[in-house]
Amino acid sequence: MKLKYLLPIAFIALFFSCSTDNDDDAIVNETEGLELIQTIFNNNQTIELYNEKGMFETGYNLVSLRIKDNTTDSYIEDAILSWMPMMQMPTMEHSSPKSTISKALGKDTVYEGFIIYQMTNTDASGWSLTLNYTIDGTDYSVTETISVFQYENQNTSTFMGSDGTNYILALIEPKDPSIAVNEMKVGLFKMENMMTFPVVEDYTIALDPRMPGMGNHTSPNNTDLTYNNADNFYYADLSLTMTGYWKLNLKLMNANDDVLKGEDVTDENEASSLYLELEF
Ligand SMILES: [Cu+2]
Repeated sequence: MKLKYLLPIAFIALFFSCSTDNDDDAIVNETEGLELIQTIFNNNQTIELYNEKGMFETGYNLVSLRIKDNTTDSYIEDAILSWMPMMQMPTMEHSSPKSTISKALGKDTVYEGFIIYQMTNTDASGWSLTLNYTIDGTDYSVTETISVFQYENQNTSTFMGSDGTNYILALIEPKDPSIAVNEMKVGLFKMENMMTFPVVEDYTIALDPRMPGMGNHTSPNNTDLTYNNADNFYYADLSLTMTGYWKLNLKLMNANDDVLKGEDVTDENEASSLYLELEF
């Protein structure tokens, strides 16, 4: 066929493909780079949970959510959401540190928040997630069993301070460490009770990264973790001079500089009792 016949056909095809009333392409883009963790069905809604790996693991989990209205097959853009993770243990149940849920930056259908699972069972069992949400003034709630897998390194630590308070510390950054001065980011929470884990503000966490496999050497230009009241996390410079296994020895101090947990690393003491691990 000659070009002058082909072109109108091409234009007609283009016209019809653009004019079809179909939002699927735009919706797919909103979860680009994310993997589906789980789908939860609740009457007329389907809730989709996503993160980068497509699975929950112990430690800090950034979670993306979408709610689909099954009657219209479209995603809800103006829902109000909250959640409650729960771990059922032999003698009691408890929740975990978590954020509020808000609309993800620049997205129409994706909501976002974090959950820090401080523990799990070896077969990933024990946890459930309750989602409460409001659409057009109507409240909904659903509870579903979830799987939380044990992360390979200690990326979170639960401990009792010398003040008798239980704390949860979780490594958030660096996610992809490199031989450089990395930005280190951690979350620090206290266990007020089994259900409530508020952020701990204005403490200091001394940082001493070491390579136990290589004479316990450290690295230059590290800084201690200090609180940032803009996002409620703690930040430091973490200097990693080579690849391998690093033990991030820590020492938690309250606002009065009282040591709540952890010890200095010395010739006689090769590690702090408070630490996180990193391997790259
Ligand atoms: Cu537990």
